[in-house]
Formats: sequence, structure tokens, C-alpha cells
Amino acid sequence: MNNIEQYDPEISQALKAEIRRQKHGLELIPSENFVSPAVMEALGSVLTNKYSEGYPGKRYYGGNVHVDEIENIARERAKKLFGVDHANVQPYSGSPANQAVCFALLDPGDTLMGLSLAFGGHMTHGLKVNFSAKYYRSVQYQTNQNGWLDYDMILDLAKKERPKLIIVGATAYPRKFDFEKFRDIARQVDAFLLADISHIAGLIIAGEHPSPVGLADVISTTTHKTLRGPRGAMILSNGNPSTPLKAVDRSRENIPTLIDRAIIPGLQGGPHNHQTAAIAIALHEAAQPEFREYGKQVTRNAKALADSLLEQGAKLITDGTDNHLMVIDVTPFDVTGKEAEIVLDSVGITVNKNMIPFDERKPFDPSGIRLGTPAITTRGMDAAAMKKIGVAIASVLKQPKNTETLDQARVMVRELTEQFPLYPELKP
Ligand code: DSN
Repeated sequence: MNNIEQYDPEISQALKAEIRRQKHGLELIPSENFVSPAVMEALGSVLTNKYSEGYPGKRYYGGNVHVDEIENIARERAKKLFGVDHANVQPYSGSPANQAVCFALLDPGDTLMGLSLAFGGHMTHGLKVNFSAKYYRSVQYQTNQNGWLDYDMILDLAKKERPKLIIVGATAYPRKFDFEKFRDIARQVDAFLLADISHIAGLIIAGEHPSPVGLADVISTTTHKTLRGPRGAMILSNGNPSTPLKAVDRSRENIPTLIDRAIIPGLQGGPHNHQTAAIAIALHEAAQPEFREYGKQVTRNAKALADSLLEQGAKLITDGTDNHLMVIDVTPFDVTGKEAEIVLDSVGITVNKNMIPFDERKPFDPSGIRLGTPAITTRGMDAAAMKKIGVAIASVLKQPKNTETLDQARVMVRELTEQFPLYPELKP
């Protein structure tokens, strides 16, 4: 058998270049992270060869004795780590997971309510062009002018629109969610409550964010963000044991069965078994005391980075952060979000352009950028490093055309990435 370098030089070259980019750059996109070598090993394993439609013990294919073992381990680890009765570890990723929740709990045309993407929500929370608004009636809530959720406003909207499903969760909200308030709102209008904890799952494990368990009816999460696993997702719930081969009523107690039946036969075919094994390994890692310390350092670093940026005169949405991310309004620097993303990329700092509340610009060139600390914290970076990064980002945004400033930022990136190496075993 040939390796990639011998068999496919074109792909090999691009892959090596990506290894160099990750090793020598500062990855500040808050939804990204660096998995362990063990997680990567599972992703590249023979498990990718196997079909396993169904669930452990109830498969439509033979030869699944080892896959059953792996999926059972993944499910048990997820249940124990989050403290829930049931875990489905088969969703291919976050969007399919949310699609499965909608498929399980709603009929086409039913109303769902989520945070608008333009205010930090996610496409699957009811964006006009997404399945969540094409097949369901979507009602969107917003933040207030300063970027904070306004729970009275959300309650008023829920009472007016009577959604069947309310979604709490975000991709660019720098503050904590009050899951109790969301539970009360959902109960008042007799709606199911979905907590999409994709961004904050690792922080919940680390005790850095309250858990929605016992408050939300169903919880979805990707596994590759603060949880630091492979790309993938899980759906967690409490209720009666799942009976995936039997149709059940749409009640809270039956959510485990409703979710399992929504995944297969509702939406998906064969689970990605290599991904399931990698999720199991990541859950084992997340159960270790070091992971708790990692999660705490992620939020400490986010605060340190936010403080450094504020000291340099940056304008942060909600004036700071209590989680792993922050959104900067870059208009005072006289650049657009797209320009900021490009110039920071040119010095080795990766961020993404992002809408700010009540943005007057368009999503492809909005007024903000979003940054976060999960990936650089995995490299071991600390508050002192955050201070340097904040100073460099602000100076680049203040003087995006000054070659000396850009060179100084490049030097800072090189020094930090050498001080905190990534994947030393990978030599491109
Ligand atoms: N694309 C993810 C993010 O960047 O937050 C959400 O799915």
C-alpha cells in the first residue's frame, strides 16, 4: 500500500501546507480546536470501511460486533459525562443533529423560535434560507442594542408566536445563557426546549458554564469545538429508554426514542464508525481532570485577550466575554470585517468576519470579527500570550497598511508558535 505522499503528490502537498499553516499560525476561530493524536488515529482507522445502519444490537448489516462495542462505549461515556439518560452519537455533524431534533419534535409548518444568525445564532435555528425556515415556520429573536439577550423580549415573542420548539444556543454570543429562564419561557407557552451547546459543551464539562441538563428537553452539540473531539455531533436527552424499532407518541418522556428514530430511519444511513470511535476517545479525554483545567484556562484566556483588546481601544460586543469567544466591532478601526480577516490572515492570525447586532453591512463583509481561545489554549498558551496577541491584533487593525506593524505581528506569531508548539510529531 502506498502512503499519500507516494500515491497522490497533489493532495500530499496541500495537506503538508495545511499542517504548516496550523503549526505556524495562531488559530483564533472560536469553533475550531486541535484534536489529540489518539482521536486522529481513530479517524484514519479501518472503522471507516464498515456499514452499521441501526443501533447496537439492532443493525441492518452483519459483522458489527466490534462496532457495537465502540458505539456502546461512546454512548455510555456521553451519558456519564453530561449526566443524561440517553445519548445518540450518530449525527454526522451539528446541522444534521438539529435537523433530527426538528424532525423528531415538529411537523412541517410548525413554529420554531431561535436566535437570529445576524445576532449570533446559527443557520439551523431558523435562518430564512435554511431547512429550519423552509420546512417550519421560523420566528427569530434578537439581542438588544448592546448584544445581550433580553429575556422579557423573548418571553413576549414566545407568547405572541406560540412556537412548538424554542432553541437556545449560539455561534457568536459572548455571554452565559440562562437556561432556567429559557425553561420557564418554554413551559409558559408549552414548547419543547432545545439547548444547542455546540460552542460551550467543553466549558460545561469544565464547570465554566451552567449545564442545561434537567432544564432543556433535548440537547444537541457538535463534538469538535470546545469539547475538542472529531467533527461530529451528539443528541442528549432524558426520558424512557429508547425503543428505536417502535413508533411512540410525541411526549417529553419519549424523546430518546423520537431522536433515535429521527436519525435512522428518519434522516441518516450508516453511521460514521471511525467518527464514533474518535468521539468515544474525546469523551474519555474530556472526563479527565486535565480537561477541567483546560476549560478553565480557555475562559481565563478569553478574558485576558478581551482585556488586552479593550486596553488597546477595541470595541467588544457586550464589552467583554464570559465564555471562550468575543466579537469585535471593527468599524472604529476604519476597516470592515472582511478587511480585518484578510489583513490578520496575512500575518498568521486566523479569525472570521462576523455580523454585529443591528449590523448595517452584509454577511460577506460585515462590521465585526469573531475570535476565541479554545485552539490556542490547547497549545498551552497563557494570559501573557493573550496580552501579546491582543496588542498585535489592535496594532494591525489600526495600521493595516503599515509594513513595519505587519512584520512585528508576524514576529510575535512566530515567537509564540515556537514557544507553544503544535503536533511536534508531524513533520511536513
Ligand atoms: N460553523 C460553526 C461556527 O463556526 O460557529 C457553527 O456551526
